Amino acid sequence: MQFLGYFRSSSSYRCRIAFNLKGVGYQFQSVHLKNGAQKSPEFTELNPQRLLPVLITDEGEALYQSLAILEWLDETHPTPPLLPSDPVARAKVRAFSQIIACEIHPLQNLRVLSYLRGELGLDEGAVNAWLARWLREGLEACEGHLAKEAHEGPFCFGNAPGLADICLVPQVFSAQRFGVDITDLTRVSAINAACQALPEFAAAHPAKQPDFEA
Ligand SMILES: N[C@@H](CCC(=O)N[C@@H](CS)C(=O)NCC(=O)O)C(=O)O
Repeated sequence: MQFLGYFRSSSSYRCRIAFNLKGVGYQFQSVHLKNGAQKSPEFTELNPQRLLPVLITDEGEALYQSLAILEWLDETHPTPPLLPSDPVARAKVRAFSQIIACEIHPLQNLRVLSYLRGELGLDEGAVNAWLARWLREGLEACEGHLAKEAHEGPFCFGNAPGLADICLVPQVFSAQRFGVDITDLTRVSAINAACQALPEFAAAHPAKQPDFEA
């Protein structure tokens, strides 16, 4: 299968972690977001939303939206599972993952930041205030969700990494990249450290990707 991503894209990062945890290989194609390659007619034909990542299955189906890709991967490669088997536990893992993928990440996306800087004419101070506000509020909710579930670690839910950890680690990377201090979020920080110690997470890090640019 073919995977279209970009080293710094956090939704691509989620998929890379899952591929590594599942031991699934893929052919990688970099789409240079900063150069606007996602707006090309060829890419738009694959994903009309013009967003990464895109996964092209061996049957030639183009899949997009990272959570949909992750669930497809879990259904086609069930071991190790990314979700618990109990329906209530699954709902809780999905809720945590959606705080990140549906509430935090969309507000820090390249096109949103470009709009703030361009059409709205905001300066870097204002853009950074926007980022800090939404990243912190979202990650504080993640910390609260873990506290409510009496989380004891090392991973978000249970003794093995799953969908929630896959979403959390790239979001923490983004917080660090944008200079948002979350060191007081002790559960989030400890889970991030535990995940980073695993080779599957380490190999998925943006700095380890073939299209990495400093
Ligand atoms: N909800 C989508 C978000 C996809 C998304 O926002 N991708 C970003 C990179 S992480 C992108 O392609 N941005 C391009 C742009 O903003 O023009 C998912 O989870 O796949």
